[in-house]
Amino acid sequence: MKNPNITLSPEIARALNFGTPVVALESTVITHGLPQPQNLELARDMEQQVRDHDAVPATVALLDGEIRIGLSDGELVRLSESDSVLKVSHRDFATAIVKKKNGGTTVAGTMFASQLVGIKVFATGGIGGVHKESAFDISTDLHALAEIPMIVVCAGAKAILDLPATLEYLETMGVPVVGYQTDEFPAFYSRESGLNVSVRLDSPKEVADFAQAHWRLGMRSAVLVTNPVPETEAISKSEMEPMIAKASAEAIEQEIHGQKLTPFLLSRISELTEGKSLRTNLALLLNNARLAARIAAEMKTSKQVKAI
Ligand code: PSU
Ligand code: MN
Repeated sequence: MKNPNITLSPEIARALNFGTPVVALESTVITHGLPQPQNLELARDMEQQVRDHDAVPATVALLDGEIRIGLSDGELVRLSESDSVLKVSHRDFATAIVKKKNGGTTVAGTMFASQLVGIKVFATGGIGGVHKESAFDISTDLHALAEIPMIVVCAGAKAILDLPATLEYLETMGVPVVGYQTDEFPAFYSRESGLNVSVRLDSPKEVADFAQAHWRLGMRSAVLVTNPVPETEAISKSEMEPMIAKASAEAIEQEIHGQKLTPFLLSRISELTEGKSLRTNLALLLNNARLAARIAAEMKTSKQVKAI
């Protein structure tokens, strides 16, 4: 049955119909994660990376209260310049719909919307997780990873989070954490964290086979693929740690909680590193888009189509 709140772009509708590989892309990174104009450039560059690797990009967002899967360039521009834009995770969809708002979808929100139309592969920068500032601030992303069967390609979780607690949560919820060509869980800006992944896989084909084996057993959880930032753009753990500690202390002092916490920490860290962390962030996003497209191409033998 068609849901009146969801609209596919003609290109995505066609791709899903013909079984062309599709990669979903999130939009909170555009609306809340990056400053202007880098947000628009990044959105365009991620789409181009996906196309260059023979898949079709489906940026997911809300425009005037409609859930949109696949945006035109003009719509990307609108979203990137939009103010009073919502950050949309599971609980916020209906808010955006009834108030006819624009919104950037988080990892959880993007997974939710894209699985409704049968997309199986998704690229993002970093997932949300358990925050250090409050043990009760656990991202809906973790819950979505436990419940939605998709391949999610990320560069790990940012060291602004409590990484051991985040990994424990994923283990409890039965989410495989794949290290792409690594045994170590990457920490977003850094390639190292001192923490282990649950399995190492070395090629897009191995990832596709792994996910199919996981789901064939009847598992419903996502497969989280962690792809370390390229060496040339990485910032070492020891260099990042004091910046993160400072941003985190400021968040506590200024009583910044909930949805505002992640964007606050990201922009403070970017200021503290004089833009270096921003460049790293952009590089890893593009790197993840590339890998996701290659994985989607390997998945194309399995049917991606599902009616909405
Ligand atoms: N990590 C980033 N940049 C981001 C986010 C995470 O490097 O913009 C966004 C993602 O959309 C993620 C969301 O899903 O933050 C998590 O927010 P919260 O912690 O409020 O659940
Ligand atoms: Mn949160």
